[in-house]
Amino acid sequence: MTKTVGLLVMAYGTPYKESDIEPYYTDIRHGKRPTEEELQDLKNRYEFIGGLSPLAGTTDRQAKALTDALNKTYDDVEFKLYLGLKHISPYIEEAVEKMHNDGITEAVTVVLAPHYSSFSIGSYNKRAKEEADKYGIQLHHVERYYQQPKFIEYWTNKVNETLAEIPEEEHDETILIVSAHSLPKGLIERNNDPYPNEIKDTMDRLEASTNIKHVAQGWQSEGNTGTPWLGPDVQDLTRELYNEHHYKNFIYTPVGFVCEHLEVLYDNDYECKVVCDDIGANYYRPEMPNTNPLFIGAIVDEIKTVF
Ligand code: FEC
Repeated sequence: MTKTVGLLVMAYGTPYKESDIEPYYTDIRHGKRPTEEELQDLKNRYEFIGGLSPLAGTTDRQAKALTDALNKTYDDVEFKLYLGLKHISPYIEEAVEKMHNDGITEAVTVVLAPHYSSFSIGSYNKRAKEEADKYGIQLHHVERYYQQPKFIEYWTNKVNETLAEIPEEEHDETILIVSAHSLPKGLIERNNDPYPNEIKDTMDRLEASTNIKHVAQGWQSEGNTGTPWLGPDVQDLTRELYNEHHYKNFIYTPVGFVCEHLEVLYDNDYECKVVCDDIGANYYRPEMPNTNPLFIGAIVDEIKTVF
């Protein structure tokens, strides 16, 4: 007999229309409205990448691909998908309430972010658990999957494919920049957070598994809070590396993200490219995981360890 289990897929969320930008930004700021200038700056960035972000559609496709892959993997379980977002409806709490209304008593939770931080995966899981406890729903949490061999294999293939586009005689003048979203240093120190080590571990694994000779780790998309954030920022790092080594080719892998969205399309494809253009180097950014079977397979393999 098959048993129905909830699959709570959680993700950041993005505005669905222009008028959502202000409430979305206010939610990111924990209820504090952004200033007109901050709001306009964010609107301009969305405008620059085509009006809105492709994130909503990609999140849906990733969640469906994961559900299908799990239902093919487990013979005795039927996973039923629920999508819960951090900063816009359907919020995590709404998804959990829906599970309860549908009679779900057990669920697996997974966040569309590969590395653990108390700020990211920790906070998504905490919100899910608080709500699930109200209804007595038992949850099995995925906390990370960056270390899964298929995740590393995905990025190894992409880096090697990109390297193959670069003339062999320039390989020694090519560097891989492995990055993730920066976070405030205070938050990392207070929680003794594993996040920076997990990003470094990802870089070390890629250094070992790809054909690339030079690698560096950077942080991106830092917010404007007036407090110190993890560094170096990828743009500053690009200039420093160029000044020291005169690299001709920079390959950016924003491994902390799982698809093309504002932080990749603007912060990498525009801002990092501006720096590369300025120093006269070539900019490369391989395709993000999206619904690639290796990426989806990595999450399935991690789910098998918790459920
Ligand atoms: O494409 C899109 O529309 C949305 C893309 C998006 C993703 C994303 C992921 C992460 N964030 C993380 C941390 C922070 C911290 C702050 C912060 C602020 C923003 C703002 C926008 C935004 N984030 Fe985000 N983030 C995305 C978008 N994020 C827009 C507000 C304007 C700005 O600062 O650019 C600072 C909060 C504050 O002001 O106090 C901290 C982390 C991730 C990766 C993990 C995850 O996906 O949950 C960490 C996608």
